[in-house]
Amino acid sequence: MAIVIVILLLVLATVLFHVFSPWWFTPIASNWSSIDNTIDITLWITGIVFILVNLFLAYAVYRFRYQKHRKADYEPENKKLEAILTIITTIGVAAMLAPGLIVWNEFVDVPEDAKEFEVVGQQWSWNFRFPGKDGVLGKIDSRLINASNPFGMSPDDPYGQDDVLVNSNELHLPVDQSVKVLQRSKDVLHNFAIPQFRVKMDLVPGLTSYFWFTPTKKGRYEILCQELCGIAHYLMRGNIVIESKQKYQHWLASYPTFADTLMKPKADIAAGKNLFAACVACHGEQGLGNEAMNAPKIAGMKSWYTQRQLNYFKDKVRGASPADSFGTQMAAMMPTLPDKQAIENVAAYIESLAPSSASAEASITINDNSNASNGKSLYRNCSFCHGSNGEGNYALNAPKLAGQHQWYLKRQILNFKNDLRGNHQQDLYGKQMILMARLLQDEQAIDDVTAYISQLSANNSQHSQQLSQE
Ligand code: HEC
Ligand code: HEC
Ligand SMILES: [Cu+2]
Repeated sequence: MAIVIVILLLVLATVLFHVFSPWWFTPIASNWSSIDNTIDITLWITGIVFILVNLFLAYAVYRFRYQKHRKADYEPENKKLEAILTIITTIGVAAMLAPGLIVWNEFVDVPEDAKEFEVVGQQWSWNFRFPGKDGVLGKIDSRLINASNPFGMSPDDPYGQDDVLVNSNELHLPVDQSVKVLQRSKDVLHNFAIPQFRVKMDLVPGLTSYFWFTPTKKGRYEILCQELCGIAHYLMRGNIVIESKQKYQHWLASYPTFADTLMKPKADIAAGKNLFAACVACHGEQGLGNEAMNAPKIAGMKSWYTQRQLNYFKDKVRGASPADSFGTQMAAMMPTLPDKQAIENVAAYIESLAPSSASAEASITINDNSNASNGKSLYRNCSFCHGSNGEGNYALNAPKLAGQHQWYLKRQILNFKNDLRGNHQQDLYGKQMILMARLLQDEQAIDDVTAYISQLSANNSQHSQQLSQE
């Protein structure tokens, strides 16, 4: 008897949970209400079957419970019952699958007026490419990908010259305009998903997958990678902003075309050296850092990473919080670098500085309490992105860590952990590190891993060099 009551309560609780649960779809913001309908149909069918089967179970347990004088009947075949169950099951399964097939067909049947753009996935970030005035995306080739051509654009294809390259995790689209999403992966399987639009699809290396949708509500939504296989796809976040056509065009115009990136003047190292005069007071003549000034070693730092950080300091993405007293000091220096060209020039000069010298090694302080061999095993996780020698990896956006001062590494990990860095909405690379920093449970773990990293050979930067410039 008790089990009957338990089963009935379970059914009741499940139904009540469904009705009162706070975890339901967000209001839909695209044309795909038909996807919600198919999910509703599946839910009604499985829900009704769930209730009926459990009620029958409870009834059977009650009605045929053990009684001394009663004996079970053995009936191996019942043609009529089997036929009925087979037919009902078939109808139920078909009713769940058929709407899905119909909607899937619509999902990949792109309307004529849909505007094309491309989503490029890589471990662990998103980029986007829009065709220029000609409406045609240019040819790409993975073998051409490097720091100055992150999209792998083919310089010989005339259609590619006016393509707009959005080297950012933030995508903007105009409201009420249908779009065809072409998807490309640089490395492994990814899954581009925007829950509020009810869209998701795998990106498969070596082929272009596509679907379409029409955003119908202005607003800011999150782009997720819903790939399960592999590591860290949950870290692959982006933003999508749906806005008026005018605002969208303004946003798009702020990104360079491929031709712009080709014509851009080369970084001027000599000009960068002059700008660097403003940095030596803290970072040192050779950029080797200075603990007394709290300034990290920057000599030899890859230009792509330095530029990103300097832009973050300038745009108040990093070093904006008063609680980040060292970051705010650095942010206060940004007026000495008035524009993107100045940032690029000084970054090129910094990259040209020798990363390691006797004085640099001597100035690396190792906390005596730390245990570098424990640090080594903790570092295994980090090496997926930062490389096994801490050499950094441009393809994964991860900077070089080898040879950096331990006190600086530790401070950054604490900053990530305490939401002083990486937490800003526009900081889409730092978010990965917040989650990674939380894996280091206590201060001892941070001491250990940073002790190990700062001992790694600073010269071992071959890998990142290959991937970097030219
Ligand atoms: C007043 C001292 C000071 C001056 C001058 C200064 N910096 Fe800094 N810089 C800092 C401090 C302190 C940090 C560390 C911030 C933190 O801990 O988050 C820093 C961090 C940086 C970083 C980030 C390094 C990393 O690994 O992420 C870069 C890049 C940088 N500075 C470049 C420059 C450049 C280029 C100049 C000259 C235009 C400059 N700094 C001038 C104090 C200074
Ligand atoms: C999923 C890839 C990934 C993993 C794994 C990862 N990192 Fe990072 N890390 C990054 C990226 C990307 C950045 C640069 C963030 C930015 O551009 O602001 C970064 C930045 C850092 C920085 C700041 C460097 C500087 O010069 O300011 C430190 C320190 C760091 N990581 C340490 C670690 C440690 C320690 C681990 C392992 C516990 C780890 N990372 C694991 C991707 C990763
Ligand atoms: Cu992914």
